Amino acid sequence: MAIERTLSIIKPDATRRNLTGKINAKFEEAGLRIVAQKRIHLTKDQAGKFYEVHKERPFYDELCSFMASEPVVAQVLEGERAIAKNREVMGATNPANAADGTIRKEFALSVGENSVHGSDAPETAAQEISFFFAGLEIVG
Ligand code: RTP
Ligand code: MG
Repeated sequence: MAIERTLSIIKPDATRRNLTGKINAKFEEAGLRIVAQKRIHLTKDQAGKFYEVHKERPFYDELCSFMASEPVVAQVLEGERAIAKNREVMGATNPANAADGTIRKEFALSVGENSVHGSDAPETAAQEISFFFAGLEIVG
């Protein structure tokens, strides 16, 4: 199985509650390596660009405001099947449906304030990684 990379974001509800280390431990325990990481405070325009795929959805404005409300931690995770594995570790979008042991089950506050983002396919992973990181910032 090929090694993949995926883009992860620790969202404002989690950075605000000082959960970055606990969330990173979940990734590392699952065999995902953090090969790039930075803390940034997105503008609402930047959040809107990142989530452009959702711009027709009713929650788009609320999502962009939330993502720009406080700093986030953007990261590149690397490992076997990293895209799917990260989404397994994250759990379902709505924490009410998330499996035991997942990040969203343990930490998410609501379907919107759900602590983490993860890319959903190889094409979106490549796009989302290049949205946040230059090649030289990723050290595998
Ligand atoms: P993400 O993109 O953040 O990794 O989450 P996801 O794939 O599990 O969920 P997606 O359908 O892509 O939705 C993106 C984010 O929008 C917020 N959301 N709010 N209020 C709502 O009904 C609602 N639905 C989605 C969540 O923050 C979700 O992660
Ligand atoms: Mg998504």
